[in-house]
Amino acid sequence: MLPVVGAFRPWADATQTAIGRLPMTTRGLDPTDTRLDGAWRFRLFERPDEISDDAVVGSAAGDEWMTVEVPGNWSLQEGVGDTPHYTNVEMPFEGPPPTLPERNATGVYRRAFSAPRRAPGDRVLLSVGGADSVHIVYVNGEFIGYGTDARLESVYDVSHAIRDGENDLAIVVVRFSAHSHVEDQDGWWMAGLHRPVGLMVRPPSSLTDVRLGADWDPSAERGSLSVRAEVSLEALDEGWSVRASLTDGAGVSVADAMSSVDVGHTDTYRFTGFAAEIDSGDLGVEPWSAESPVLYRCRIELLNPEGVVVDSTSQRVGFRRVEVVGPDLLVNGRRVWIHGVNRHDHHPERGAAVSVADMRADLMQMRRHNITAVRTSHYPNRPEFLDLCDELGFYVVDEANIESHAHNWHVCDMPEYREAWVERVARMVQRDRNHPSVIMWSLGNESGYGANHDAAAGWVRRADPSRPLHYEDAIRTQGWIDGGRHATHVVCPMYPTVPEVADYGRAVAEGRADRPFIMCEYSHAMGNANGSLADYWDVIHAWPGLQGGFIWEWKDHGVRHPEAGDDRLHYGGMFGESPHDGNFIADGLVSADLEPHPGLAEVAWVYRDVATRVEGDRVVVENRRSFAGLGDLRARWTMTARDTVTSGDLDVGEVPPGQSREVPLPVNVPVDRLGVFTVSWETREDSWFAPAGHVVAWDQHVADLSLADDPATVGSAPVTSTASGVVAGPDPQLWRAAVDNDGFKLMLERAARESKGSQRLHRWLSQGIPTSEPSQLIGYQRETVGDIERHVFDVPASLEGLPRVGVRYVIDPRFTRMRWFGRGPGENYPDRNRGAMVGIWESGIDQLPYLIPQEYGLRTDTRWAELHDPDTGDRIRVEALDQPFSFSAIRHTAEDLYDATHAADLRENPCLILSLDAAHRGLGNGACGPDVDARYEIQPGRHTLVYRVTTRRAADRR
Ligand code: IPT
Repeated sequence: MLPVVGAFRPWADATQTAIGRLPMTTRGLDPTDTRLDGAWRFRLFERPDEISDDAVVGSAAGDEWMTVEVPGNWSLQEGVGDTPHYTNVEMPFEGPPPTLPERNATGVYRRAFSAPRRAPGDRVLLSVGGADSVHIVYVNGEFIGYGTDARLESVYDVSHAIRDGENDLAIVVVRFSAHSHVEDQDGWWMAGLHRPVGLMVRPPSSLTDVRLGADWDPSAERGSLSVRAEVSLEALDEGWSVRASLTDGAGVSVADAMSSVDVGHTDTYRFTGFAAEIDSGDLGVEPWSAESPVLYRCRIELLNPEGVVVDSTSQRVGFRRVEVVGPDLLVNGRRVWIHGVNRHDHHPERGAAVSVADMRADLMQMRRHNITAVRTSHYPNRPEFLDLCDELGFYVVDEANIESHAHNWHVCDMPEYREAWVERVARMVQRDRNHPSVIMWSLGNESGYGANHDAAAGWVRRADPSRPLHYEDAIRTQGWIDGGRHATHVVCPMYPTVPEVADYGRAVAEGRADRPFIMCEYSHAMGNANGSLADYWDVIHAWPGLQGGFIWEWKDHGVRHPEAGDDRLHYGGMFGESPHDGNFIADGLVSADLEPHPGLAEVAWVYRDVATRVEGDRVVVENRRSFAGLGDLRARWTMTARDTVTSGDLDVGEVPPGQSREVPLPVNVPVDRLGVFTVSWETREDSWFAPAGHVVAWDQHVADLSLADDPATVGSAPVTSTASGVVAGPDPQLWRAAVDNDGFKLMLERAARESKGSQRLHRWLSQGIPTSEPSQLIGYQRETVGDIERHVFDVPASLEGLPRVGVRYVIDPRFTRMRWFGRGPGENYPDRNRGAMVGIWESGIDQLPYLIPQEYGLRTDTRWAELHDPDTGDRIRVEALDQPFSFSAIRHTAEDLYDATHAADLRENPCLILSLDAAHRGLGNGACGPDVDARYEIQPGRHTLVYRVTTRRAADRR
């Protein structure tokens, strides 16, 4: 049995949140401290009660011991044999809380370490960065402590247990605990020591905590800094003092102040010997914002009565004020747009054990796509994440590690979990309060709304009134207009429809609503998704009170396992686990390997900082930034009309933040034939996220594409009458390999039963869309006159909302390049194409960008498309003769895509499949949110597709 705790089993007791753990402070492990990362000895037991006491003391050299990496999730490490388990809402074992599963894998981590260099009286603190789910610490066989909350560090004083020379450290990690019921986030259940472990040495008298209040007064344009240093003194003598010195980025002193630690009782009941407070007002400093993340450094020193510095720490400081004023969330007195995403700590091989470089890579990829806000869904990240956000400029909603989704309405009112609630929220605040990037505290995710929330909110309201509170379920359960005010200062719903968002804006405009509206989750990026993203932002820009939101989510959580035998990214169920939620875990804007999915281009466009539009003979430039001008950007314009392209620089002068400026249109936009006027904004200088010339924003003014003249028909080459290169077709086509938003093909049964996600796929299956001859379902006629093809489709009312209406060709695979005039360069869909520019594009054949095979590769608003054989110079060309069409040319049929369950299992078709659509269904957000908007549904009635198809043999040109 485990020494000391084995008999009373804290892991099974929700009231037991910690034993022997020190209070959380802003002073965590820093780079100069001793790290205990690397190879540890490791042994896995079936359950915590089975661990013999000799497992945590004595030799760890026997055969039953293996080696694992720390930080790491043992569930992803070789030889351990305890694999990940994916569930979203459900618990991976039966409830109710605090029930635990029969088998409860428990790992014993062991390693030797040498006592760190220390002077007599110094204390040695052990920091356990993150253990999933709970952990127990022994040093040299002596019980040290017990800690919960898998996503925050636990610090223990181990001074008394350490001896000179070599020491032995054992950390027992229990995979499931009573606290797992409040860590039921949508993600992999993976266990282990996934964050760094280290030792900190502190002098006998020390600064235990340093709290900084760095405010910026926008009206006075001055900063102020309050420093509260908590001290622990060896002896309560008079004469101790604390000094705070503020320096700017260049190391130049800005302010210096001192305060004594008053160890006397200054008045009845009040003892001040535990802290020193310093207030410096009226500082001539620059403010911090995500647009201009100016940081200072504050060095705090503890001086003994002789004036000698005995301890010191330094913290970064950003001066800024966050407040909710009426329906606006203000940073330094101004409204800011929340161009956000939800981010999990995730790495495809290391799971939750992300490195600082991984986090930086995430932020760089985000910033390249104009994302400047992150919700740390659904737990506090490594502290270095916030350091990066402070430094690089991101607004952060810092979220407590609380989700009791499976028992939403229950746990939040269970008194035995009250301490867990308050402590998880409070410890996050205690750790992160000095970070300027943190603009709101979130009480967690999907945990209902109960007394435990109000207890936690009450603590924060007193301890850090400088930041607003954020909690979604408070407004979900009690209403957007007036609900949940104690737990949230903002209305932060998930997955509302566009009209619902507009309704809230209208309520603000009419004085019926008075809180800022910031969606904590919206635009679910599962597979080929993010329909209507631009529609959301049209509404957000149009109404007061609406400030943006956080897309769900940043990255897919696919994982590779060293024992899988291949390098496939796994989703739920692939480890044989049950229950599971399949590919609901593959719902990111980027792949698990950080490759952008096509939807990210739409995000970059929608989140752009500068918008340009043509009004009559003027160009109107709108600066959407809150603090900065546009001086760092260069604007270029291009006018494409028929065969002429003109271009130049657009000189708009300075455009103050939040304002618009007009300049004359530099060129005539022809209305009688197709004209495309484009303005793009690119960076003038290299930045941390991209080299100079990086395009951050663009807009187009496009003459009506449906009336347009084709710029490239001029001088078209001679044609052969038969379309050589065409292997088969055209044949009518109604089916697209369902996207995740159409329905979950991998979880058909379950989705039907639980009415999860869009139900459209079920309807299509029952209508026989994937299996029937299209001409048996709809009226279809084809007419060929010379090289002109005319297809007429009559869709009966009963088939409203089809996947697509069009034709398909099978093409000789030697055609490996495509060129087209329409939207591009990346794939785009009717409700996700505003971020795709109209132009003449050229590319190779697309590869499936999604983990789960599904429809991909479409290009909308196409006037003409060509396929080229680069070896022979042969070309197949399709020109729209009435409406522009959508097309894709990929190496898979819809049937192949639909049948395959993993990208790695998808075989390429020997031929190229060219699809031409008169209509194609939008993407919507049906997997977790509103279905396709009616505007992007295929209506019943007549659809026509008329085009000329020609083949040019290279020989014909000679
Ligand atoms: C919502 C969750 O907050 C998030 O963690 C994730 O699961 C997302 O959905 C779907 O991917 S909860 C949902 C039931 C609305």
